[in-house]
Amino acid sequence: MSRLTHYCCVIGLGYIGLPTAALVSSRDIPVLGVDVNSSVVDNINAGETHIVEPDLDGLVQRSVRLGLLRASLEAEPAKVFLIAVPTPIDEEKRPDLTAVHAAADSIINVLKPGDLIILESTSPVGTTDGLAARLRARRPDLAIAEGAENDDMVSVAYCPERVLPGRIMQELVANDRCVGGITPLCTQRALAFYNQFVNGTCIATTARVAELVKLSENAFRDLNIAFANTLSMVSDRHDISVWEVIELANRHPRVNILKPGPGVGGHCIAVDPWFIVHAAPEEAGLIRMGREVNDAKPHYVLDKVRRALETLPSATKIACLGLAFKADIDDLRESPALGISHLLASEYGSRVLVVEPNVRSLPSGLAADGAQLVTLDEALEQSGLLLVLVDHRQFKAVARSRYSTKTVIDTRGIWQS
Ligand code: SAJ
Repeated sequence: MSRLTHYCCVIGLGYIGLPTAALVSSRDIPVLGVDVNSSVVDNINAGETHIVEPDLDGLVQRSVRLGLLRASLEAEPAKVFLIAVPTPIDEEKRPDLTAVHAAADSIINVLKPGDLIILESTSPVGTTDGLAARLRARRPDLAIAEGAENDDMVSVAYCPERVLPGRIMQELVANDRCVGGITPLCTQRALAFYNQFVNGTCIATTARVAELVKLSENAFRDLNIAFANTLSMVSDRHDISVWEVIELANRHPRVNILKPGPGVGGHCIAVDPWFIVHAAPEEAGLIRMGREVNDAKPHYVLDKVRRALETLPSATKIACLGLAFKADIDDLRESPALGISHLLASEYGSRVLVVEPNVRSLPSGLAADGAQLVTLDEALEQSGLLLVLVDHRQFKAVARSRYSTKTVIDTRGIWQS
């Protein structure tokens, strides 16, 4: 491929960037993927993926083989630059935009008149405007989303990803998208880009609205899970089953309560609401409280385990069923199950057995504290206390007779009491 033929340059080849690069290239659009991690770059150039996601491997292999997808440590000239880099929070729960700024700086020298830059990373309101300002300061020779709306203007837009891990390849195509440019022409150009590979409806808006739409979606889910988690603690106080309460309440035509659990994990829902709180602390008290409820839930579960252990023989083994942040994936990021298992291992050491069918070894901290990774059968045989932390399909399939004589704390409501 010659240096100028890349139609699209995707910056950041993670959970969103790589699937998007694979999808765009599958539509015969040449893509250059850029990442700061050289092993990611080498893997992709060898046709391999570093992300576990259904249907991704085949697409990447095909595009690499056909020369439609290539990876590099450095950006090259393209018509469209798509930025999909992480936007975490720092220790004080403030948005950390370091990777977005680094991505902008990485394309600055290859930008040319008429290019389109789209930010997909979850971002605080105003980030896309800030991105354009950063580019303008370094490239005063270009009209970056300003001045006459003509073919030479460099366009800047925001379009949040909203795909669910485990269903990314389907949802990238099927989901509706909100596309918000800094100017109307920016919006139109970004819409034309997405319409090449999205079957859902692409809706035009502004960058600032699109930024808040994304944050609202994840804050909505977080808050609703916080409601379910609150109900689970209220039900415990009354010694009644929260699962029965929710099942019956959800028979009301306008009620749809989500599921309680051991807390909220993953790199999105447990993080993004803080962006709203940080920018509007006085107005977003409710969203902050939802976050605090969900962050406190693992400690509530730990207290329950401690209290149950007080009634059991002192050598009782504790089986932690699941480490992932949700069912049937291998992703341990921000996982409450992992946090709970860690704290239990630091208190009870080798009495802690861990079952996680989706990983081959324990994270180092857990192993260092003496916890052991065991099979589900071993856990069911050896432990006196079973703590269900993730609703993996293997755990759902366990026969009642295998746990009915044990002490069970089921944070996901998959086992009958
Ligand atoms: N959870 C519950 N109870 C529920 C639902 C979820 O405790 O009823 C927990 C899960 O166990 C998990 C966490 O919440 O720990 C998050 O899981 P999730 O399946 O709700 O969401 P994610 O983080 O995998 O993906 C979310 C999605 N956002 C929404 O559903 C609004 C996805 O569409 C986004 O693209 C993604 O965040 C993202 O990248 O922002």
